[in-house]
Amino acid sequence: MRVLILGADGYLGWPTSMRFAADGHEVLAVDNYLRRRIALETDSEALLPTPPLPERARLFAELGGPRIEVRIGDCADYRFLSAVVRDFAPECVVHYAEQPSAPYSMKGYDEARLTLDNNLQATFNVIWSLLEHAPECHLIKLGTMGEYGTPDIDIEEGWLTVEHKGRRETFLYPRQAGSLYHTTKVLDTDLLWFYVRTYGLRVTDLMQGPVYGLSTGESDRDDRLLPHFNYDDIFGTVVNRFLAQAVAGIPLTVYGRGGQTRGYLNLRDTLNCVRLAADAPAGKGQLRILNQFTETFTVNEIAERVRRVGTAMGLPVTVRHLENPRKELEEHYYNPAHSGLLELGLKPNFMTDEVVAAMLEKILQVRDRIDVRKLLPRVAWSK
Ligand code: USQ
Repeated sequence: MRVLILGADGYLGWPTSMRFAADGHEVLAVDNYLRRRIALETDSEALLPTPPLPERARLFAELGGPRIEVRIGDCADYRFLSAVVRDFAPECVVHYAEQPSAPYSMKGYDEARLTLDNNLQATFNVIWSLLEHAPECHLIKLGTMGEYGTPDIDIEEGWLTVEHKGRRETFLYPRQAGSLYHTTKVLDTDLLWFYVRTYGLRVTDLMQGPVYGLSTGESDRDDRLLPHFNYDDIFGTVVNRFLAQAVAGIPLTVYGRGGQTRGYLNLRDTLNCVRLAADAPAGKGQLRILNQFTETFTVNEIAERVRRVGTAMGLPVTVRHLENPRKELEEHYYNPAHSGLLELGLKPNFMTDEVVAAMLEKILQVRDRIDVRKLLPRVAWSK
């Protein structure tokens, strides 16, 4: 297939580009380096320096990997994106081209505005580029489990059938996100649903939980092929932050009481899920929503696991409960469905002690690069 990857420089975008290319697809990787710019501005650079996208593609090819085409440009610029779609004529688009940090989106007006503008414009432009140039193309859009929030009832996979006064109808499952970033993904889903039901696009919207991990097989050839590994409070997800904190000898920063529960997945499973979705495209006029995670944990459970495995490796790991910088429930019911990807064939990579130990080993190799100033939260939800 001709696969267009938008946001291809990111934590998920680059490993996805390598995986699709390795699977024999023709890949065009597009990015405008927004994440790198925000990382520089907020002092949130990744643990290891990652070469620019064309250099990574060149290196991948030199090491025997297949060719990955690269275009640097902005998906929020319709002229650029629509020309890319017209010329490449993709059969599948993987859309990651969004500002992905919840804390960044809660920093202030400028950051909130950028998140709202960038994420909605990119999604709107992807939709219109497909309508104009590739209406049969399958769009795989990265959403988030955070769209649903933490309601006190079971979370279904995208949709909810409601009975009201003796009649019944199926709607998008109610969404109530906990940050502006997550809210942009709610708005994306609404936009997609409008264009799917009105114009017959084919869309898979993946509700993904927090991802952890560094390596993905393809990246084992050279550390310069690793994805951005962030451990700061802006781009670092909680597991990756705890791993870096354990190695740096800083207490693990559990926010509040630590009963916050989310659905997590290994970076390797993100790649597997996206590939499974691509292999079995959504039908014409179908918005297929899949909840993308493999297991649920409380923050306390993750901290305890990292502490236990780290201690066994001789690291002095302790846990500290900080005042929660976010506005979120710290103890709550959480029971989201996630059978869709398993039915498509997903074989999960669970967070075993061995997996945690392997990630700690990798970070230990570069422990001198950890900047402890990035480890404490710098953004609070309310002023
Ligand atoms: N947390 C801590 N200590 C920390 C960092 C986080 O206790 O040092 C807690 C947070 O308060 C939260 C949970 O860990 O309750 C998860 O936080 P996170 O930073 O790992 O994840 P989040 O901000 O929700 O965002 C991440 C990705 C985002 C994706 C989302 C999936 O950055 O792009 O959409 O995970 S989900 O959370 O399911 O919405």
